[in-house]
Amino acid sequence: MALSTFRSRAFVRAVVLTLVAVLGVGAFAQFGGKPARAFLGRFVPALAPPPPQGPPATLDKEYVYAGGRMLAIEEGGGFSGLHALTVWRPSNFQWRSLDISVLPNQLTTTTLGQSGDIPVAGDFDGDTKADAAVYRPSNGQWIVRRSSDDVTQAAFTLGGQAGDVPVTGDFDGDGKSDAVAFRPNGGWWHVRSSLTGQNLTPISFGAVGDQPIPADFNNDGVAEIAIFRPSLSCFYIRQANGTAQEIYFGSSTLNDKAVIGDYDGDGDIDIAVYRPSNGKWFIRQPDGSAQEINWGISEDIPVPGDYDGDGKTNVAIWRPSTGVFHIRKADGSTLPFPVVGQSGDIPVTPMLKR
Ligand SMILES: [Ca+2]
Ligand SMILES: [Ca+2]
Ligand SMILES: [Ca+2]
Ligand SMILES: [Ca+2]
Repeated sequence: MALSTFRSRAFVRAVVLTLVAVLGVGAFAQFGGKPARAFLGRFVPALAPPPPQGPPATLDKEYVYAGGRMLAIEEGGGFSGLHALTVWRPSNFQWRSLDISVLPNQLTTTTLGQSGDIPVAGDFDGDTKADAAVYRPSNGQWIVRRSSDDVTQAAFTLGGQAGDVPVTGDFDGDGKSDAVAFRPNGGWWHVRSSLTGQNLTPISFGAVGDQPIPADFNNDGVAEIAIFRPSLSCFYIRQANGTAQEIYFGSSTLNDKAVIGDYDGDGDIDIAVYRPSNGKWFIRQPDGSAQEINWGISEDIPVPGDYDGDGKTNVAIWRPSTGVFHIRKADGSTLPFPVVGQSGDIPVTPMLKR
């Protein structure tokens, strides 16, 4: 969708949406001192009808069970499936990934990382399969096991300062994940282009406390720089001209977390938050209202992703106490609950489709 189309639509939707032109990227830091608005302590009830049903996902009819547990075969080798259910185990650095797109479901294990590493989700070799990858805060090294040939590379260095936040997005549009080190102090985005192997010119967008959430918000094939500011429960999406689209959604006092995704499958990233205290999901509708979905309890970790491959992001959580992924289908039913990890594991949220 063209940017102009996106914008005109955004204006039509402007019930609660405010566009703020920020003069220059440096000026964005001014938001850091902005007083919190009392916005949306409660939500407008969901008025939108249930999303239309797409073609039924077939995977859920084909799971193989034994005694209530999903059968899986364990194999070495590379990862499979862009949206496999994946956890990383800090105690032994094992990656465990269940590919539910094949039968029988395949549990792939591989070992990568060391103490202190942070697992990152990405497809660095562009084969549409997630690669096991970690970011090493001590020296800024990114270590990637390419799914295409199962080769592990100490790929490159990006970041390495205390507090740097590793994320990925495809900023050059080559279909491969680009590494990002978001430096909260100054809100600096350090992006390494997979196309050139060079770092892009750093851009300041955000501030301390912000969560980087890069994604292709305008459907032009490349990711936009974007942040979620928990203190205001506000999303800021950087536009091509350096200004920021500002979308308040959710409650800062209730500690909402950003869980963007394409929940209705229309190709556009949807603004959404997860409320840990009561396990509620709020998905912003085109008219600015919120679709509310109960999915989770206070201990759960939200892990939205298109697990059933219908093009719609599934509302999903991973429960640390049981190691179970609970995945909600678009029609409100549930996918089977595979056990993939255990307490202490770190679920690796699937990357967004480009
Ligand atoms: Ca890959
Ligand atoms: Ca790229
Ligand atoms: Ca884009
Ligand atoms: Ca959408």
